[in-house]
Amino acid sequence: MYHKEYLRQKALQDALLVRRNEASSFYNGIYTRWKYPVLTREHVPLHWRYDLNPRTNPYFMERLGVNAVFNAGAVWQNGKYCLVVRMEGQDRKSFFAVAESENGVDQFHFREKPILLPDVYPDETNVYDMRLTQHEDGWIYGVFCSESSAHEASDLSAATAAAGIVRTKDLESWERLPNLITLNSPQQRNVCLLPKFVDGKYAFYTRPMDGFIETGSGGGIGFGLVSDITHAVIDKEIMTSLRKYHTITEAKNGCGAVPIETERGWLHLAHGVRNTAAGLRYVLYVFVTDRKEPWRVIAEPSGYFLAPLGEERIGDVSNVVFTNGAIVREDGSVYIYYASSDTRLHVATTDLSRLLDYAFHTPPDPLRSADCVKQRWDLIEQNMAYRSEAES
Ligand code: M1P
Repeated sequence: MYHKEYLRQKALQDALLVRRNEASSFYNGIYTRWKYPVLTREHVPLHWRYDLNPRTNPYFMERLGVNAVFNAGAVWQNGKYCLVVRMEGQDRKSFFAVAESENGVDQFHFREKPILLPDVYPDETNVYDMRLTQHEDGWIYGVFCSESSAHEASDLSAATAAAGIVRTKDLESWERLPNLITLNSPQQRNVCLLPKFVDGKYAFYTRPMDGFIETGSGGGIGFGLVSDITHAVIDKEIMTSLRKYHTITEAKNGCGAVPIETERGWLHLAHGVRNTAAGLRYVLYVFVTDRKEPWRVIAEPSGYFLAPLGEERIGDVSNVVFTNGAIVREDGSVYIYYASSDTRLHVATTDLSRLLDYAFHTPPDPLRSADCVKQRWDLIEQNMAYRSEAES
């Protein structure tokens, strides 16, 4: 019975691991959504979850189940699309694992074992959401959330979020550097490192927060410089893309994938959060910052770029899409890895030319219904002639 069940589970998983993905029927002209998630908990190797020894596990039970595989940093390496995913055990603790694919849209396989990061902070309880930056200094940096208990007896969920930093050359051996210190912000999450030096310094996008969940006085996505990456300290954060009333970023926003360098500026795939009666809703949005002054926003289209759709809306933390990784190929194609509802990982594909067109030609949010409807009237009126031409 034992071997039979193992072989049955193995056959099911093998079929999943070789399944081809296909473009979905979703259309908006901006990106292609792919039908199947690229990674789920069902992709996690059986020997990471089951005890395969029939003597110690006669019922072939899952001993260390995995709850979710989601938010992934992404990098192109050695001819493969490599992801460092957030894997969450059934015990709620997250860790990282590398999965790779030849084509970026399907057949992702995990490497032999999950990543064992150097354990240097005894109070660190949880780690998640690694952004991978192929830096011009020759290292691949991983910047992630390092969460520690805030040791407040009155509130068991009190925690402190900081930005952890590791670096690697091969995604195999990892050097841990001290956590980022931001002198003016008590907590940080969604921090990411630009691949290029700015004024000879390491340039970070930050997300200042007063508390663990609420950003409070933190007005949005910040930007700061670090002279020594081995003791990273930011003494001044300049604000970039701001949270705004009655928009998709009203409650929070945060850096997403590592910003993409384009001829028109740094293109950001970020997330925005608003509150609803059904809880927080996370969507992705786009903005562009100046190449030379990467804190200065030069384009910010109105509304969301990608929102949870269909089954994506349901999961552990429903109504969430989140990205912390994208890969750009030499031909300009872009692979955006986004997770849905803190449960599974998907891909959307597009190219730089479309993303820039979207960023610079989608009108900005006029912030008031009266102006939004005027904006739509303008579009309708301009379209009259083209509509007849297209339909004739
Ligand atoms: O649950 C949704 C997301 O919540 C956090 O993002 P933020 O700090 O912007 O609220 C992160 O923990 C992220 O991992 C998670 O997907």
